[in-house]
Amino acid sequence: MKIQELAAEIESTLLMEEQQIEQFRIRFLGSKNILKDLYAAIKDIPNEQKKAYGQSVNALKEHAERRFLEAKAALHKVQKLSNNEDLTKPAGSPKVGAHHPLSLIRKEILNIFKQIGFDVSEGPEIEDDWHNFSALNFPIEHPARDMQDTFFIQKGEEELALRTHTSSVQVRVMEQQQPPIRTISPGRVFRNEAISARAHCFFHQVEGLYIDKDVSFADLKQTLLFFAQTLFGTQTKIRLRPSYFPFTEPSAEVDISCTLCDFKGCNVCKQTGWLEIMGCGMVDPNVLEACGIDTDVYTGFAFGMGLERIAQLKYRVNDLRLYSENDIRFLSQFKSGMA
Ligand code: 2NL
Repeated sequence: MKIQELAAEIESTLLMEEQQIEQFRIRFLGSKNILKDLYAAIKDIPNEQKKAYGQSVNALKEHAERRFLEAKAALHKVQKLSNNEDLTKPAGSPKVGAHHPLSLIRKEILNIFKQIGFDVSEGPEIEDDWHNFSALNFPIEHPARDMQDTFFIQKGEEELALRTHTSSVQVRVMEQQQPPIRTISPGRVFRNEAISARAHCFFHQVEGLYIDKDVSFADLKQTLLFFAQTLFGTQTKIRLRPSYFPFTEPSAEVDISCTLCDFKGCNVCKQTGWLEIMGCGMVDPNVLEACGIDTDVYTGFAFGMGLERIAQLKYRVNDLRLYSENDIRFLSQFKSGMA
């Protein structure tokens, strides 16, 4: 038989049942298989054609082996399926995904502030200088505008930037709406930093802004205490340390009592008993004026936190890169439903 005819036969033989497969095996792969004649004939082939001939016989043999193994495997699968066919067996539960830890924590934080009258505002990730810097009282030569910290984008004549905080969203809210304003702005923000376990070129922020008549620093402190105790438990204490931001005056860093050691000192709080969770302050009058809000009538407070930091405290994540690497071994550990 010619090689082409055998090739066609190997390809088209029906291999569904055990018997068909066994016959195929005997014919093409058994101890007296038909290919042996072809191998034997190699001595009669002219020298210059020997190589090509040998290769095509080898190819035939491999083809037969492949079909045989595939057919065996397919048959095996069918047999296994039909052996397991128990129609009374309850269906297995479908594989469900998990929410990303940052989504879980964002939802939880937004729910806490919704309870006390805050709404949610969002805005663009690509911003102009006004909304990201100038309206927020950053002096023209302020180091935070530097190339080191900000990703700039040139669009024709205009220089745009990837927002470095979601305060830019709140500037837009103030421009469009007169007080009372109570808004929470979640979103992704960008900083031009080298990626490591402790730094990334983007992270997620939640910022809050409250503007009305007679808003005081005491209101800020009580709001943050309510937030901390709802998120971390009613035993949680907070402390405010003086700090500096261009857009608030006075400004403070907010610490909560260590969720692990209750002031005994541990390696998470570095023996201090306190964990830093956010920054805050009274909105600088320059910011209110820049956004068209009358500072003779209104005052306001604002705060901002990094979701990665909060999630790190709640879920003990020790490497920032885990949040954006989509490693299923990490993600599948957050099977709790959306809070
Ligand atoms: C931090 C600190 C902060 C604000 C954000 C803010 C927004 C407006 C006006 C004034 Cl529109 N302030 N936001 C204030 C203080 C601190 O964030 O550490 N974020 C990760």
